[in-house]
Amino acid sequence: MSLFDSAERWHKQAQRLLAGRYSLAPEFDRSQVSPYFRGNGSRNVDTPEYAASAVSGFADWRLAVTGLVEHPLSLSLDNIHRLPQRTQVTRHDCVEGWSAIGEWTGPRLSTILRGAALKPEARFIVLRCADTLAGTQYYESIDLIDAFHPQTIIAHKLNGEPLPVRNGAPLRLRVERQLGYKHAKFLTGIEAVASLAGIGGGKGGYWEDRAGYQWYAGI
Ligand SMILES: Nc1nc2c(c(=O)[nH]1)N[C@H]1C(S)=C(S)[C@@H](COP(=O)(O)O)O[C@H]1N2
Ligand SMILES: [Mo]
Repeated sequence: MSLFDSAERWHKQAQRLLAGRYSLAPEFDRSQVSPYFRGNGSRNVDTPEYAASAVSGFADWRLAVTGLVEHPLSLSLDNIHRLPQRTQVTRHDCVEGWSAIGEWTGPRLSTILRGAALKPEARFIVLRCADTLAGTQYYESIDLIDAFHPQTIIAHKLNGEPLPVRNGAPLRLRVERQLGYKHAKFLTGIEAVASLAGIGGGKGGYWEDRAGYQWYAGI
């Protein structure tokens, strides 16, 4: 076997893997939406600040875009609503063995990241959440392939209505090629980093740190 053959085989395998990462999650018809999209994990945020913000319709909510970016941002819900929007009907799969179909609306994460302009050292996007579970702040992280995937959005609507509190109001990640625990709810921040070491327990997410869940939860 020549060096060329093995290089070609390597290329084909890499190509197949990458094509997998870039392909789209199935989308459904609006008529297939689940009548009730349950809330799982944190179904609320147990702080007076969150309760007050909810009463005001989250008028004071900010999504901070920080870390390895040229232009750090602090986005209001109004800023988020003015970006180009994407609506997608997708199926959410939780490791606990339930699924639900919902219609999600929001800007692509890629639009926000282009606005902030990632520095070349950035390799991961960390999603910061307002809630604590068992005394630890929930967080998640994804790589740049998923961060720039066309179906990765910062959702502010479920089935045409502002996100219910149980589903992560006012903002939650939808990263449709991965399992439910990656879809961080109650988003307060997006942080571009070069490494996940030193963030939380270092494994890239709340459940990854706590229960050894896979960091890449592809479906
Ligand atoms: N901030 C935060 N995000 C979270 C969780 C959580 O507890 N806190 N639970 C995760 C899990 S395990 C699932 S299955 C989904 C549930 O989303 P839902 O409440 O809209 O059904 O949110 C994920 N994102
Ligand atoms: Mo889950």
